[in-house]
Amino acid sequence: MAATRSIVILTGAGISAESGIDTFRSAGGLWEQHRVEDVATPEGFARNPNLVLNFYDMRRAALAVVEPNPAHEALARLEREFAGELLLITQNVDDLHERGGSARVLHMHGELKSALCQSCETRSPWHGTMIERPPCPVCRAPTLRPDVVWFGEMPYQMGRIYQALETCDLFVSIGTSGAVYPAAGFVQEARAAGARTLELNLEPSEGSRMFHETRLGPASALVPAWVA
Ligand code: BV8
Repeated sequence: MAATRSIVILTGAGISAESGIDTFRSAGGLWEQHRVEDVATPEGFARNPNLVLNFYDMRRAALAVVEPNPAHEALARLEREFAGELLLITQNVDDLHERGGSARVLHMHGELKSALCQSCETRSPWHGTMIERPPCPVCRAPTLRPDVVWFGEMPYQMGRIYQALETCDLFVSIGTSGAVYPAAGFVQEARAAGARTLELNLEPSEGSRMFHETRLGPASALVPAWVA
């Protein structure tokens, strides 16, 4: 990476799979247990808030029994050692990048450990359950929702993301199926701006043909080998 000045990394559920967190689309994954429309859309939340709050409460509780894996730790090492610009964007709502040592993580789809108040739009750190509809810690209204980006909602910090994609010289995608936009289109943005593009994934993703290079295998092996 000697000549590389600016790296953008995008991670998906695959980087947390070996830590024991379900991915979305593999066999037995999250979307096999629940319909997307029921648990990951504003309409689903309006229709059955308890189903949605329970879905996210369970996933938040699961964080207590999983640990970061060598892939998370390798990216934290890269953040410490790489002299250039590094932007780590994750589609994941878990906290394993932070617990693996990364200090700057852009959660474009939000975080399980954050609550969003629908009345005052305040975000607050959240570790408990929401099924009891607790009051917002700021305005006290009982209108907290998971601070995650559902389908049909705008992902966070898109301006900053596109600015980084336009100026990076290396884009690396790790553990994502390339099934969800706008994240799935980032490789094209980076490539159009002249960046080299690398995919590290267990199997070819929907966007593999867009990458200059694809390496297949488990993230816990591929990412430390790439960072080394
Ligand atoms: C938006 C957060 C606009 C909550 C998630 C038609 C065409 C194009 C787009 C659309 C379309 N119709 C609708 C859309 C838009 C839609 C979309 O893309 N739909 C898809 C289904 C077609 N997108 C949106 O709605 C987005 N918003 O477009 O807004 C807008 C504009 C103006 C104003 C307002 C709005 C918002 C999308 C965000 C949805 N939220 N999650 C939560 O987590 O519950 S999506 C969810 O799935 C994840 O966050 C992630 O982003 C996404 C993809 O999942 P992956 O992370 O890739 O996981 P997956 O299981 O799919 O794959 C895992 C991969 O890992 C696999 O490849 C596997 O091989 C690999 N793997 C497994 N084990 C390992 C491994 N790799 C390495 N090592 C291992 N051990």
